[in-house]
Amino acid sequence: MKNHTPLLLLALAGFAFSNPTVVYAPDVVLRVAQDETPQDPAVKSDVVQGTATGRVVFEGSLPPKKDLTIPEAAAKGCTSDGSKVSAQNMQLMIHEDRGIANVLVTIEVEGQKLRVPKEPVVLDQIQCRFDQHVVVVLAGTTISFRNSDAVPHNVHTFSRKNKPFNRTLPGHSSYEAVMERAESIQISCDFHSWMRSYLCVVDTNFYALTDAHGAFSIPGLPPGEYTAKLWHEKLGRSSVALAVAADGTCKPLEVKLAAKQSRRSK
Ligand SMILES: [Cu+2]
Repeated sequence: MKNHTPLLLLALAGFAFSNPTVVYAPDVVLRVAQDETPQDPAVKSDVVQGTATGRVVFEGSLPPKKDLTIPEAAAKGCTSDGSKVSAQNMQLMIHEDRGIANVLVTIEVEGQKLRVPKEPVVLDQIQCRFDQHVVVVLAGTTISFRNSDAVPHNVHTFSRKNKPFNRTLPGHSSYEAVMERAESIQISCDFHSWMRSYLCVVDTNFYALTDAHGAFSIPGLPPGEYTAKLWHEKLGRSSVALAVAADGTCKPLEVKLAAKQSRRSK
């Protein structure tokens, strides 16, 4: 008499592989549910919360746009296919609607516990540019400075409250550091004069970077009166008062920033 057990097992295995959703669907649903609860531990879910929204716009006559200067000799080896290094100047990006990108907006809220991520935040150097012009991290976050290029770069931090360092990164290497104190830090590469980024270390969960239109949104604020602090690498600092009403409503803000006075200004 023949033993049919192997055939039966093969048939059952075939059924399982042809019906994967039966097996995996509950897991997928569970993960989505977890990702949709980015609550601050200091803010109880049964209390009213408001969202601070607004725009940061440029006031005055628009400054002329100017590309970065990238000497050919210094850019040698920066790209694997011989293409030119991007000369896009990201220091002051003003949209046609006058919105200013990359303005850091922070709001202090008493009693909050910082949600410091366990995983490092990566700031990469790719084709002789930093992959993010401004990156915001919570104080205490590990930052992984990465060099994805074949040529060496370095990470030169111009910090005042955190210990500054100047570390060479050989091709395809990385270096980790932790910034414990809140400040906006200029980061340069001494090999490539045009490479610059800003690492904004903040000590509040309530922050945002403005988008290309100068817009920002900071959710999860309990009712109360606050001060929104603003920082931009070229335009400096500013602040504006805001209030979240008892029902959670919050009037949208419009903040105007102007160029700093210089010898070329009137
Ligand atoms: Cu470099």
